[in-house]
Amino acid sequence: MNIANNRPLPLWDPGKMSGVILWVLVLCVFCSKSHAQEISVDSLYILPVDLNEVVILGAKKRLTHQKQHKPLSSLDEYLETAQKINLIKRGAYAWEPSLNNMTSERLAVTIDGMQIFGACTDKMDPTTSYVDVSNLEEAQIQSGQQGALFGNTIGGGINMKLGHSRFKDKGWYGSVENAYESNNNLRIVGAELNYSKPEFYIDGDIIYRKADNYFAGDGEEVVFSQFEKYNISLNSGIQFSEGKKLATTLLFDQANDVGYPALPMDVSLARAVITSVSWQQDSITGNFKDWETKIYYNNIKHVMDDTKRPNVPIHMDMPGWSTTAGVYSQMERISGKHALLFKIDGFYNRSLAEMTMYPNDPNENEMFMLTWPDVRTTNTGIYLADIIALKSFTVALSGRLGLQNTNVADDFGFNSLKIFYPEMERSNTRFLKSFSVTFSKDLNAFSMSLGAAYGERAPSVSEGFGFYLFNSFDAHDYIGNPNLTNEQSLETNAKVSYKKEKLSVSAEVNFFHIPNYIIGVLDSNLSPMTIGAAGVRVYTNLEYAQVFNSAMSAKYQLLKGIHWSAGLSWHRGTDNEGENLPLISPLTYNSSLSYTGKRTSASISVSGNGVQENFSVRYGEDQTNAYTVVSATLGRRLVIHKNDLYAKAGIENIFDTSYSTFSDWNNIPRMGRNIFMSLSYSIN
Ligand SMILES: [Cu+2]
Repeated sequence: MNIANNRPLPLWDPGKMSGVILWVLVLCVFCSKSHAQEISVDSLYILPVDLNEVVILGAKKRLTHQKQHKPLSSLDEYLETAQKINLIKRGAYAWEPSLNNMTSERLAVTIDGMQIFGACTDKMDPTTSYVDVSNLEEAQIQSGQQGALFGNTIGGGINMKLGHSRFKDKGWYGSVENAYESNNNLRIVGAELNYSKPEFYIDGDIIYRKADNYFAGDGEEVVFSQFEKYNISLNSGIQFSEGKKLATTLLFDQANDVGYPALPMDVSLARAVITSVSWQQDSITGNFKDWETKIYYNNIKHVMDDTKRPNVPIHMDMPGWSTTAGVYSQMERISGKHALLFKIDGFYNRSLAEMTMYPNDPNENEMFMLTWPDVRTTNTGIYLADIIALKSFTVALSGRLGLQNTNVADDFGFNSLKIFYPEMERSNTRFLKSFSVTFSKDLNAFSMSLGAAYGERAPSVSEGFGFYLFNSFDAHDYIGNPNLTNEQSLETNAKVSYKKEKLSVSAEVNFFHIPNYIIGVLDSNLSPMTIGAAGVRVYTNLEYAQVFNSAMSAKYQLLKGIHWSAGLSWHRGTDNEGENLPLISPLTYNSSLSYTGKRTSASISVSGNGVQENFSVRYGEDQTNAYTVVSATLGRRLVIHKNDLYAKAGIENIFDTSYSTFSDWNNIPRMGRNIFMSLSYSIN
């Protein structure tokens, strides 16, 4: 039977559909002038509140410590607590976030609204690896096209909001922090010092983390899982007159000697310098307010290292660089029943990566390749959102229009790609559109929302121009394809929640139909470059793929200060032939019991996955078994001369379970039993 002939047709024609959605959007904005109703929306960053998640990280927000599971844990560990996020692990450091079961290329990941792109062809340095919780206030997680505020996306957006003193009249204040974890001998020290007055503030912080190899549940040492990182940040602001503010940010993040046990190479250096200057004006004319304009620049250097590995068949040097400069300007307008957000943005990115192979035989020549051929990407966009409070329900509309140009600047890299694509041109321009509409309604203790959206994204640098990128997950070399069509997404989502006194329950589903889904497809005419690779895959547009996510959560107050909470989620991803997509989560669950008193807090939690029923043999996956782990924490706060001493300790994976999850690259085992302790002293 020829499967190709029986393929179901796509549900909609995306090109026509996007036009229809645009018209619906325009009509809704202009036809809904009646039934005026006053609404107040503090910030339109989160649209509409119900569909998004916020993970509080707590820099500059004291007393949130008590609510945190592990105060000085990594940003990755915090992100893991969000229901829509999974983390792909290649070791103990720099996990790659996946949102709605989609990773980097399909997400808009930003730092305080700034675009920043990793410099590794093997995804060793996701954007999230270049910040630390010490200077972040919260992670804003937007599902699907809700994330289009921060860029073109399919799966959603993650924005890491930096913490500032915000001109509070506090004078000098600061803290010192210290933590230790037993399993991998992780040592963390950090300090912050701030000075804040209504007309001026300056915030400085530094944090240092160093870990040895970790041990899995059966006591097995996971070699090459060590890391060392430090992060320094300096933020300042001047308030010239009431509500007119200039702010600057400088972040420096460097990791050295980072092991990636799931990969054939490690990292000797991953460094980011992130800077920005912004102007904020609380009120403008009329109903316009909160005008913010920011210009930014960031530079990343990433150097891979195979010199510590035994039995390297051929030694390689693989450095990569990514530089981004950008600007955005946005303002809000609240009047009558409309809450509008306008934004224009643009960025320029340069991505370059090299590979030099040194044969063991000194008579053979070195081989040099550009794995990213100095790709220059220019992206400009406009974004508009409107939340309209009608008499019986609320409508949230948003749209983004963008123009993206890529240019292959390096002659050698361009000519290398021309071997595969003789017709290829250096420059390529794409028009990117996205729209979303969400209806929401509160009815007594219930709130409901229903949404539909359309989005597009351009291929990433690797997908468009990567040159023999080895993927150790499926053991294939990957080649980019400059002729790829934009990937599209047709999304629907629904959520119902119930909240009354002591009980809150919610259930949520979303479905993505993704025409022109980009994935590597085997080309048996090509032979691999990497020793041991099974073949070559070329990035190709599938006819479509589909991703479905569902989640339920509940929280109940048993007694004063004692809460029980639980979550359950199930996901599915298939391509147009019904084959499973890789890295899709099986059934997951968690449940916890927590006590939060005035001074003391404690918790016990259980989390796990069911067996991975739907795994992708085609993309190098095998079945992952079910697992359950149990953890417990205890925290205590003391007040000493008006200053705060906060101590927290806990045991993770109490029963030292040996396990690996669907998101562990090449099945590397997770950490076994781990005891953590943290101590922070705040001078107010
Ligand atoms: Cu790398």
